[in-house]
Amino acid sequence: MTSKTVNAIKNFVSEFLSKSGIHGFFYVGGALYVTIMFTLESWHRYLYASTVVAIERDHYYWNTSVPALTICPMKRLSEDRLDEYVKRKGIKDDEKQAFVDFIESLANSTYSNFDKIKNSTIADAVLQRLKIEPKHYLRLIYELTEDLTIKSGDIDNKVRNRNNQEFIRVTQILTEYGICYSTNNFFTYNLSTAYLLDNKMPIDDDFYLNVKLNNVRYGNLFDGEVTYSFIGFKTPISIFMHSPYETMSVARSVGYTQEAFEFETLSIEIITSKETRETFISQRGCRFHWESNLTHYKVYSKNLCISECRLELAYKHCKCIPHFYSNTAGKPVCNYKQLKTCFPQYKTLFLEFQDTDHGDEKVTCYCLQNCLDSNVIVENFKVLEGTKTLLGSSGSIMIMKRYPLVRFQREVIFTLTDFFVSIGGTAGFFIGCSVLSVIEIIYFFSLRFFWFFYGYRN
Ligand SMILES: *[C@@H]1O[C@H](CO)[C@@H](O)[C@H](O)[C@H]1NC(C)=O
Ligand SMILES: *[C@@H]1O[C@H](CO)[C@@H](O)[C@H](O)[C@H]1NC(C)=O
Ligand SMILES: *[C@@H]1O[C@H](CO)[C@@H](O)[C@H](O)[C@H]1NC(C)=O
Ligand SMILES: *[C@@H]1O[C@H](CO)[C@@H](O)[C@H](O)[C@H]1NC(C)=O
Ligand SMILES: CC(=O)N[C@H]1CO[C@H](CO)[C@@H](O)[C@@H]1O
Repeated sequence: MTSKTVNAIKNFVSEFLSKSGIHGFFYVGGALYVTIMFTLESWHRYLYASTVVAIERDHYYWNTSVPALTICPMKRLSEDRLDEYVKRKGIKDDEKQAFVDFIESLANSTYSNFDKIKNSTIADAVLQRLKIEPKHYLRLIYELTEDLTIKSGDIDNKVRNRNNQEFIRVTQILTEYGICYSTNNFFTYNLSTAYLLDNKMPIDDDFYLNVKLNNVRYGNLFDGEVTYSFIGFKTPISIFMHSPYETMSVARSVGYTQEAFEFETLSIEIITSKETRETFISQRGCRFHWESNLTHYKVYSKNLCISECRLELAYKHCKCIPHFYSNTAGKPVCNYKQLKTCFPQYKTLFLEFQDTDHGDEKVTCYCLQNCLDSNVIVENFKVLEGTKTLLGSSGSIMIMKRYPLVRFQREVIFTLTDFFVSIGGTAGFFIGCSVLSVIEIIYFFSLRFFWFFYGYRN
């Protein structure tokens, strides 16, 4: 920079200072700095800390959703379909048992029991002959599984969820524990096997054409006790209980039973106010179902996000992912041998995300909360002995007797208006700056600056 230009700039600045209404400009450098810092801080607050969770108490008219259940039958495959498959593919009689054992145990596998997959040289030979590769596992299991909600026969023969004279929809879904059934859930459609594997709407049994079928049952104080019974399983089952805004978590099974379980629960909901829905995800710190940024699922829920975190962890350690994920990202699917050899040693890490046995490894999954959720508290729990002989099937009964006295609501406390007010306040307080002076500064440093250097000094 030549000394001529430096002088020109000095002249310009002193002219600005003498002509501008803001006197003592040199002394406000510090104040300007503080103003900028405070403004940035307000902006940060607006973006990341503008919502709070408040407690609501006017509980008389709230509709509280009943908790959801997901049940996995512990015998997965249909005998009829297996027989038909064995016949169609020409699997020999002396191979049949080994093959069936293998595929049944594969269908029943998850992170906690991969070591129990029943391998054999016979099954290996059949897999090789029929060219069944890991990427075909899920489709094969799906074809050999009967949808128990629409199987033939009387309604008493099917998996169903009865709520007095009405019914609640049951959907066959894909989970980290294979193909299971979920009921009283807000978004099973998007997790249903029909949607994930066939890209179709799940169909309801013809029986429901003439009766009332709900997706989720609500109750409020005036309804009193709400009960549903999710029954119709002929084999032992594993039960998972969760919020109706969620899917099951494979690490948190309620238990394995031949009979039926009865849960008495209390749900405390967390909702998000209308104005808060309009904010950015970072502002409210939660996601709605339709705001998914997951790679493997088109919908968002905290448990799905954790599943995806688990999947990525498995991929990192074993270089492949188990067959029970809807694999739209094209990652390699694990061969059953990899499931048996690589996965068991990381069992605790994959399920609980920390492993004190293997060098204290700890993994953090960055999963935001659901914007709508409910916190389910089990108040009472019983095993109903003898129900299987009574009802001819096993399942689970849900009772909601008590209603919550509080619920939580996310609310915005620092809006865009508050942000502007805060800038105005800071700027006014520290540098006496208003919109008019800002315009003056812009004018001086743009138009006048331009003319000044082109020689129009007046
Ligand atoms: C509660 O549910 C009932 C019936 O499902 C519905 O008519 C009512 O509008 C709901 N109330 C609120 C506050 O959402
Ligand atoms: C499926 O897995 C569960 C848990 O490991 C086990 O208890 C059950 O017996 C298995 N089912 C069959 C048919 O092997
Ligand atoms: C079955 O798997 C186990 C563990 O991976 C292995 O040691 C065994 O040799 C396998 N058996 C056959 C028949 O392949
Ligand atoms: C989804 O968004 C969260 C932050 O909201 C981020 O931490 C995470 O990495 C994102 N996940 C993917 C798969 O992009
Ligand atoms: C993200 C997504 O696919 N959401 C779908 C979930 O299922 C409902 C139907 O029940 C659709 O309307 C959503 O578009």
